[in-house]
Amino acid sequence: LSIPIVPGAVLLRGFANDIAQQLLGDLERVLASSPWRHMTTPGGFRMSVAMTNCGTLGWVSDRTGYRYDRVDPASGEPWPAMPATFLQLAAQAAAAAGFDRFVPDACLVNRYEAGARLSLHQDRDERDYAQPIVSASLGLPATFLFGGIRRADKSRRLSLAHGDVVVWGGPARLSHHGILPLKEGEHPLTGRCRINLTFRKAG
Ligand code: MD3
Ligand code: FE
Repeated sequence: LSIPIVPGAVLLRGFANDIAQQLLGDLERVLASSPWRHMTTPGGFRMSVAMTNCGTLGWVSDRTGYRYDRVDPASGEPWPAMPATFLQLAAQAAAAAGFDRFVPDACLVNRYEAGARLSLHQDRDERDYAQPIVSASLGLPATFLFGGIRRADKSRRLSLAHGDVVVWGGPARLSHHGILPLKEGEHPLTGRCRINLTFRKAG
């Protein structure tokens, strides 16, 4: 079930349902090397979303700014490899949205507990904006906010549920987006949280 959101953005409802348990199992192995952490924004605030990464490059925020880094600053080691299930999901979802041969080198994993949020922002730390971004939602549902290229553009809301995958490319690639504070709840596979896998070709 493929639903156009705005030009360039496609919602694939339930696309990851059948492999959700495999994804979460593979995520446990990633977490064994690079556990959840709350990063600090350049302004000095602790992010309410807990994060980790896998793949050649990982997204990092600290007092010096945002960047992609080959090394996990917490361990001093490279980020864990991207599991094959992750790569396959990202490539298949991108293809379903019309982006052939998408090979992500970065997967940022976000964990939302009750109250955690992500304020309206653009993803601008990647090298090539012609590459799409694929995001997969697991566990508790969340309200996703998305606006236009300019921060003041009117924004719309969309509920993202377990198994939903969204592909953002073309004219939607630089749109503003965010997640409203997560509501409490319990999901059989993730417990009291929502997990989002965000696949990018960053380098
Ligand atoms: C629209 N994550 O990690 S995923 C992020 O649910 C991020 O954790 C949110 O925004 C989350 O940067 C939203 C959906 C998403 C991801 C990237 C986008 C939407 C996007 C890039 C451009 C436009
Ligand atoms: Fe984002």
